[in-house]
Amino acid sequence: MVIDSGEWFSEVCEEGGSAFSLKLGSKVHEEQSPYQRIAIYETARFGHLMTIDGFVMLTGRDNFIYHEMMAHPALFTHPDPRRVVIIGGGDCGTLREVLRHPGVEHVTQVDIDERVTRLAEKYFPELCESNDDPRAELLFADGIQWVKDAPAGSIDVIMVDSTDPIGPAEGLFREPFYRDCLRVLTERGVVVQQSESPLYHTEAIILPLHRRVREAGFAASVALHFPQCSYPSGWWTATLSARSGDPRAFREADARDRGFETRYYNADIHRGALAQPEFLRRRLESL
Ligand code: AG3
Repeated sequence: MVIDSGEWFSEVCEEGGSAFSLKLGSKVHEEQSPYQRIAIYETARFGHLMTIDGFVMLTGRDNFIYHEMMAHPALFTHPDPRRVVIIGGGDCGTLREVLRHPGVEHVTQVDIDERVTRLAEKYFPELCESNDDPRAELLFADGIQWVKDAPAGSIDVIMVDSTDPIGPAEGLFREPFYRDCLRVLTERGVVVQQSESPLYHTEAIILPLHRRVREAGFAASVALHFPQCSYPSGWWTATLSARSGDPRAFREADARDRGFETRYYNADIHRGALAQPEFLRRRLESL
């Protein structure tokens, strides 16, 4: 449900019994794409806001936290990431962060909806500044099918930067998708997936996700958590799953000496994001 009073945008989170609001300037664009309703607003203090079907996807002000945490922990966990796939991520924010890693040779971004990318190019140009990088390949297709069709052992890191697990993204939270991911990953491959709020969605989304990746054959999975004030509860997770080895181990010296600028991520943040809050630790250990 959306309250669009003209002055404030609110995303109501029914399961959390809460809402998050942003003071608006004006709605600058709205359209129904073949897949979803996309709106762009100008806000008073958060830059541009993109919503899909009434849910906040990103704001100009705080998307750096989410995008850096989608990209860098996974890339510093893999020993030598060269081939990366982003499923979803049409705003290109995750893509930009991945391309900061000089060792990455090829990144394929597979978003079902080309309109998200076209609108990001217009309203979030800073996120799209690396789209012309020769290592980047932008595809507009169904990511679930793309992974199904990809050759075995061809990808080092899969990043799932999707909407909530309702509608087109639902299949990205199901076991058959994780089995396909496992097959296309190289020996030390990892998957990182946006996985909603630890406060609101531990039982309904986070635990089932960890259970499914492990049942699909991943060696281990861990929750990374970080603040994201514009998403429900203001607190978010990414689930990092390793085909082999320990997803808690990362190239800490490389993370410290990364040679590119970040605004949120650093080696201490990485370590901190791996520290499990007691309620989550207990529930994950019970799996
Ligand atoms: N990915 C969306 C995360 C889910 C947000 N959920 C919500 N607001 N209820 C965003 C794409 C950023 N690249």
